[in-house]
Amino acid sequence: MILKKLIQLPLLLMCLNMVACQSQQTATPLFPTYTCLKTTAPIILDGKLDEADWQNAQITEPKTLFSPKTPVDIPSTKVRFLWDDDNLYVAFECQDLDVFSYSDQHDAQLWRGDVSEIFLKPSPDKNHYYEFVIAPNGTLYDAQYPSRGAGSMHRFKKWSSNAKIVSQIQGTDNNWHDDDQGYIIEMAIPKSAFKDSGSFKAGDQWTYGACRYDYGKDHEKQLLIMTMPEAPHSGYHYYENYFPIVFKEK
Ligand SMILES: [Ca+2]
Ligand SMILES: [Ca+2]
Ligand SMILES: [Ca+2]
Repeated sequence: MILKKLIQLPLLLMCLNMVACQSQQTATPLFPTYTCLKTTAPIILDGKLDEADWQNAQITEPKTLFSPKTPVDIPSTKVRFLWDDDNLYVAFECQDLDVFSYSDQHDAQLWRGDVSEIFLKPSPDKNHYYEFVIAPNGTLYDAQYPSRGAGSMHRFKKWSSNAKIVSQIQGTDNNWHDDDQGYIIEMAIPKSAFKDSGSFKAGDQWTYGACRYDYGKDHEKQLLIMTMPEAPHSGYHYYENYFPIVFKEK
């Protein structure tokens, strides 16, 4: 009897181990890594993501509802990254029933209307990070912050990345009487924009956050949606929860 149990025990442990391995393989990691591929052909900034490189790019989807705290239907958001020797490319594909751009003024408080946002933090050892906020009409707010505590946006939005953006709205901007489908953002950020942090090269790992503000005629409150898990404070600026992004040559 004891011998039988001794034989059964390793078998049982082996089975448990197999189940554990299977669940590890299928579970989504809490901080999934984005592999940012180098382009194989030029990216044409036209608000269309029909380039083969965009089609082959990994998709990351902001799905955490930061606000409101009551459950609501979260509109689809698909975010992609690519890079080449000159630029970091970012694309947003946003489902949005009621598209609303707050301003066409560079560095205005665009998040008073619909926006897509990218945060990039080059180093885990430094507090330095970048913010790019893009309205559906292609207007940009950009800022780099030496740290979260270094002062308000008024101080740091003076920086300009010289990013180029072409957007395409599927529907009508600032007209709540009709139903829209959404909008696409196609953006090229020159590598020179990141010179204060040494920019990036193949093999480097940064972290990123991809977020949205979505105002709409059907929303009781504007939706704040982010890739990151729920943060205890700082909202979109809680870079401790940003996901890894690795720059890969091929
Ligand atoms: Ca394109
Ligand atoms: Ca700026
Ligand atoms: Ca909207």
